Amino acid sequence: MKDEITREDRVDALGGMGCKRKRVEDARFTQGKGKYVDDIKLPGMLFGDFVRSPYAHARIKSIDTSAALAVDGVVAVLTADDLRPLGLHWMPTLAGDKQMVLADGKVLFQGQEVAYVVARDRYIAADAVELVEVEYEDLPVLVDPFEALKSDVVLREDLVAEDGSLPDGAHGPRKHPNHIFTWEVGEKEATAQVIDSAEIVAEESMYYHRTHPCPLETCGCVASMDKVNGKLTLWGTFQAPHAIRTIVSLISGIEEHNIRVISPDIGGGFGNKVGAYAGYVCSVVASIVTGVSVKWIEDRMENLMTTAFARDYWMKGRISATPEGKITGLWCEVTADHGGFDACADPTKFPAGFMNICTGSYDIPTAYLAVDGVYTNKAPGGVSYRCSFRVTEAVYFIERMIEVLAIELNMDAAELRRINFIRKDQFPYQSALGWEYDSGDYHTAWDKALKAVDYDGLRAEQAQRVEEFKAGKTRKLMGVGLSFFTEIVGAGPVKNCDILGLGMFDSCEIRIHPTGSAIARLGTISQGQGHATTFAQILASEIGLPADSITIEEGDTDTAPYGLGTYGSRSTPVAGAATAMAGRKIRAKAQMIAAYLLEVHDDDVEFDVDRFAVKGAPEKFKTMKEIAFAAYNQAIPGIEPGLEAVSYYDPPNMTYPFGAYVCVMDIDVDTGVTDIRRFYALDDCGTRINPMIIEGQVHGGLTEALAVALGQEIAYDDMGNVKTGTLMDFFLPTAWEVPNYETDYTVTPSPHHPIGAKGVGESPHVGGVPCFSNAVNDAFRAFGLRHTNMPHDHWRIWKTANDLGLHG
Ligand code: MCN
Ligand code: CUM
Repeated sequence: MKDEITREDRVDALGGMGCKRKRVEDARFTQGKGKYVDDIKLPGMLFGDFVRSPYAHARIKSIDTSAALAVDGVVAVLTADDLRPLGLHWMPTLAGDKQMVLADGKVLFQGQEVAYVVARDRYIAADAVELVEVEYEDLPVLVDPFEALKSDVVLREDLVAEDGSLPDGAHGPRKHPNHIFTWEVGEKEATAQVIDSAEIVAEESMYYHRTHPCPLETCGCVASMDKVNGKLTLWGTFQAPHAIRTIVSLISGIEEHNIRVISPDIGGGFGNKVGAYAGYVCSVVASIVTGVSVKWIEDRMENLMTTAFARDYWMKGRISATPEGKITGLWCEVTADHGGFDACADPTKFPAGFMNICTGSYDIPTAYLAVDGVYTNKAPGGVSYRCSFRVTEAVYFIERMIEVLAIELNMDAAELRRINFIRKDQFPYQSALGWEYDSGDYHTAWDKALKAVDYDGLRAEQAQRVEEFKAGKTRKLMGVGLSFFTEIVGAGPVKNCDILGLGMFDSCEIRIHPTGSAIARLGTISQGQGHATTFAQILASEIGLPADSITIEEGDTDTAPYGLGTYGSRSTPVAGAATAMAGRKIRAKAQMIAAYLLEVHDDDVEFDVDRFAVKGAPEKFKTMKEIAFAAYNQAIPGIEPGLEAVSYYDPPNMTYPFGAYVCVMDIDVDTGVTDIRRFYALDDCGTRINPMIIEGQVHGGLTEALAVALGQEIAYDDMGNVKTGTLMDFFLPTAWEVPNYETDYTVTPSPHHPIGAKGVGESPHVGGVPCFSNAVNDAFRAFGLRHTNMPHDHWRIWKTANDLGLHG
């Protein structure tokens, strides 16, 4: 038994940064005691449900609500005509477009909201939905964006002037009625010149298919208008509660202080819950009209078919290099299918998100990117699913282009990466397409990864397998999937990142209680990422109080400071920084109090783990707990009572996490069945707050990457019918498909973040999808395959093998 408490013991007692603190939120989640939107039940509450369009493109000739209204228990049936006088039949989207709340004369995608039935209970509402008679006149359907750009069929008549001319969109001139924007970055002529005159050029076209994050909890809300005091309370599945409050205020005219938005527990967000949906607007209107609270909760099909999808990017690339493999230029052209409305949740100035990080982790001197956004008869959305605002597409693109270039050069793809990585001494690195990468050490990470998997051994085994296959001794091929990604997270500096004009800072407000415990409120909102655990750890280290004595609260706009919410892995880079900064303000005041109590000058005390001690006399100290009490019970000259601080943090730059992934996959050529033998993931997210939470994020992101790469898709037929609207057709991986992930890390702190932390939530997805896809492509490289599109389900892999003549 030791009787002396060491400094190390005091550090451990805090449960601060770097420790594997157990998730405090799991006590309620594992016992089924979480409080989700659908758990909210208010007296007399009504239920809303939508009549949705079976057609992907149709004119609405009439809507007859009389039979539905006649049902006992039905309170109201809203159509666009009811919302029009309020100016609420259309709403603004986060991308500068506008979107119908309820079908105004036509529908543009299957499942579009046509009428909103409000009834005494859910079942009555669902029955009445069936009784609303809508007469449709079907119109030609456009599901292919390339067709849409040539077609005479105009999807958005509202965006064509009466004289037939095309007014500019939110992002500049439009070249066709179904065209949304063209976004260009980089040097077009210079890049064309470099590539046209290069000795080695590789070209490839690829499709990053449409998919959907499919969170366990679907979207929903409860709107409650209190007509007596004029206050509207809105509970909902919101990843950005403050932004929702501002939007609701702007479109409803209710003053913002009279609106309270609450995000309770959220059962997974994944970007699906960033935007504003018709269900929110209709529920608010219904509650205002009826004076009773109204709940709306989607079912699974509604969620999959109509809420924010992901990707749907058609990408064409050209990459040039010297014969030795040094990349000289990159060209990327994208046709982006945005569906019927442009509702991508990107920062305003970035209509294709951060797609311009498509030069990846490589020192590419010249590059050009052009993205065309296009309207089609599909659901709106586009930015969701661990995407970091299109970084998923960008990294997929460059990591496939590297593989194709390696084939062109007849070179090893790992070596090609190594030759072209941005070197450690080049950071901060200015990319050809406009980003300043804050820090990185790619070569160290890559070497560590390749060594961990015995890369040379894998290639030798693979070569032998190819020989055996050719000799008829095996029917299984082996793929070695590589990917190295650079993420860009932490939107963002207010100077270039805003959503609907709201600068993307974030915030933390701390109150230390007299007994030395605390509450900290943030402008972000956890959806499963464990903020209540990790943000308390940041504070424990910053202010010297145990994490267990610090409550973290998010998601209630009446109490939390204004913030832009949780998506784009921005919570740690932005709100995490605000937390550290607010903690430092607390510490600064605590220092003055300590100095007063110890009867020395402010400069003569120093912070040490959980206390302030007199410099050179560590036995003279006041603990933070003692200081907290003094802040409330002593009259200290020149110092206000209390111990509170708030920080609104505008980050100077994004953070650039990175990682090195390797997937070893065996493929049965005759069935197309894949077997992931090994998956190694090295992540560098700078300073690590909680290694266990990071590992959980990596496991989750990789599993979603596996889903996307190997089977999951939102597919449409030619009529615009969603073919994958149920979990019978939409692939959700289970423990059965998921391999045992090996995680690893390096630590390259962000130089501008107060604690050096970068985000991590989306990294494994960004890097994982190309890694799985490269493994499939790599397995067939020896048989002449350059590229095959995702999703690599068994049938498509079988077909690839068949097309290559491998079925004899
Ligand atoms: N973390 C850490 N050390 C770091 C970086 C992060 O310990 N250096 C911890 C954080 O403190 C936090 C978690 O890891 O507890 C994720 O942090 P961060 O990377 O900042 O991401 P956000 O909290 O902003 O989460 C958003 C991100 C996104 S955009 C999607 S999409 C996604 C993801 O998180 N959705 C998720 N992971 C998810 N995980 C769950 N369970 N549910 C979702 O909906
Ligand atoms: Cu793009 S999915 Mo996350 O940013 O909520």
